[in-house]
Amino acid sequence: MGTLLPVQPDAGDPGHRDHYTTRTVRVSVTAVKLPMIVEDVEDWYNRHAPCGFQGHNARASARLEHSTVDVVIPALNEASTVGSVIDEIPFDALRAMGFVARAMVIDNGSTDGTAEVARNKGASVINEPQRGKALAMRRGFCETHADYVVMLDGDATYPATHIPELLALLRDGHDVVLGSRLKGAREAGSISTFNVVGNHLLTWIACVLYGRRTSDLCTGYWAFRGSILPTLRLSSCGFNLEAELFSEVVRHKLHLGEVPIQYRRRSTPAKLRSLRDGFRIAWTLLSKRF
Ligand SMILES: Nc1nc2c(ncn2[C@@H]2O[C@H](COP(=O)(O)OP(=O)(O)OP(=O)(O)O)[C@@H](O)[C@H]2O)c(=O)[nH]1
Ligand SMILES: [Mg+2]
Repeated sequence: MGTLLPVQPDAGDPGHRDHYTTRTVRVSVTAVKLPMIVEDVEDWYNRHAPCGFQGHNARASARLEHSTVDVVIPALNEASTVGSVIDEIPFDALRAMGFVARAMVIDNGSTDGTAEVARNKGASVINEPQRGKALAMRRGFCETHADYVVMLDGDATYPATHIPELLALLRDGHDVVLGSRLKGAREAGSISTFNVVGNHLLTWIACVLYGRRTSDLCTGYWAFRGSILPTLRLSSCGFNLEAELFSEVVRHKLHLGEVPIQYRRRSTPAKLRSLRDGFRIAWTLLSKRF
């Protein structure tokens, strides 16, 4: 009896992943303890993931029945909070569920040391030259080849402890799962009354325009089955990303799930400008629909 072990793909130009081949070798299970194999895959994934090899690692890991998860965190000048976001990711609980997780921070030239803090916490950091939350996340979607991808803000307003609940729904067959602040418990002062009204209004507009129900269009907490990401047509640049994601979910008739989440107060100034970004979100909903 044997088990399949991944063998590192042939070396080549990392920009041409399609030219790689993966091979498997059969080894005796009496010779290798399974937990060691999982450690090896995790280590291998961490060492090679930042460029070019992720797809192979992701697939190799899946072959060992451990799915890979990238927690992609857009962060612009979030040095005071990004470390706690990474610390809060329940890596051990996820591993017990069969997920090998990794944090990937997408920076946009932060000047407060965000990238250094993230790196010191063990995250891989990618610097996207073009500013904007959506541009940062679209870069993250291109870089990841994990089985599952979680999008989480770097301002510590969304507890990373909900990640297992989101992933559980994905594993049960959902394609996309969002963490709903408007269905969940919100800390006092976490969203201003103006923004609560605006969020409900935009969510209602989305439901009416697209004929699909959602309870929180503008949440920044989403989880995706990795295989659907390359199919999404995304052109947004800023805070209209979530509206665009919702319209793509509807266009592709994807199975969308929701988990009520806790939402915390932001301790540092927001980048979002409610009125300007609210209109952009509404315009994105309209223009993507017609
Ligand atoms: N890389 C990158 N991240 C960004 C950019 N703009 C915003 N972000 C990040 O996106 C996340 C959400 O931004 P926020 O300013 O908190 O916006 P919000 O969560 O919609 O608004 P609040 O509810 O007021 O916090 C944070 O982690 C930001 O650091 C950007 O241009 N580049
Ligand atoms: Mg925020």
